[in-house]
Amino acid sequence: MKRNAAIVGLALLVLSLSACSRAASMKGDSAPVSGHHEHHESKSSSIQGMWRINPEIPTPKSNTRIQFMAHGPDGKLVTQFAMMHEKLLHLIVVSKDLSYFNHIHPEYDGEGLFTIDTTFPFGGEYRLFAEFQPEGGGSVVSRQAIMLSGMAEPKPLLPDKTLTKSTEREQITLTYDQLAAGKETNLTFHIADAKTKKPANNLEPYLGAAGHVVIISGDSEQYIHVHPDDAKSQDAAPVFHAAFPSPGIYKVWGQFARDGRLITVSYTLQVLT
Ligand SMILES: [Cu+2]
Repeated sequence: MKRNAAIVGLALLVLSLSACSRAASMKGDSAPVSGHHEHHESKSSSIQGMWRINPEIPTPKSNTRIQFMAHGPDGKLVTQFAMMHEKLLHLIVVSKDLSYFNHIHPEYDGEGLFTIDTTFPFGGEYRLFAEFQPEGGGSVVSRQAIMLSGMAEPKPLLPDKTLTKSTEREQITLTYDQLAAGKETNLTFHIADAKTKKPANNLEPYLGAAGHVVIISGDSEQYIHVHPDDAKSQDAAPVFHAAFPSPGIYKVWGQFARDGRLITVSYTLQVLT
């Protein structure tokens, strides 16, 4: 590890884990757990994530190295990770205004260190969320705020007026049962072929699931990652079971695979009390 690699800080997050969703609130290094409680709940363990960003203040559009390590409750470096959806660690990168989203997979050196080189599209504040599962423990999300040089005007986050979105070759409509804080809801992504308007019957698994959904609150404090409820999912309409912890604006990204392409679609929702 380079001596001058910036040790940006520690971020700690212990998650309340359920079979279909994870949610966390993190305002400091040992934020209380919020989330939705059902099925088995994993024991809280205190895992400390350590991030290194090089250069310490990245420049937009230029190469930036992100490194991550985790220390267990005993202070020892965690070196054994369980596979979660085909990867040992999932890294979600968003701009603080949530206009930019990236889901990437750092490489593991087998000895505790994850590394990825990436670029950021514009200046200002970003949030990093690393999701991983130490062998024998529950799933953990560790987060880090970073600041890039140059300021980009944050884009206002406004609830969508239409929940039908176009991707390269699809038209995707989001439906839900209800959007009330703390209440569980089913989010259904109805994926149609853009030309035929018929349900897209040739979706492929993406990272070991029919799809992945990441939800982040407008203040970027709440992070939720859910996978489809297979029992309810039809081929072209995967259903995700989620709960929004508090009222406010949330951005929801759905990721699916079709014809060897990764489809990412996003919605901005207003959750009521
Ligand atoms: Cu991933």
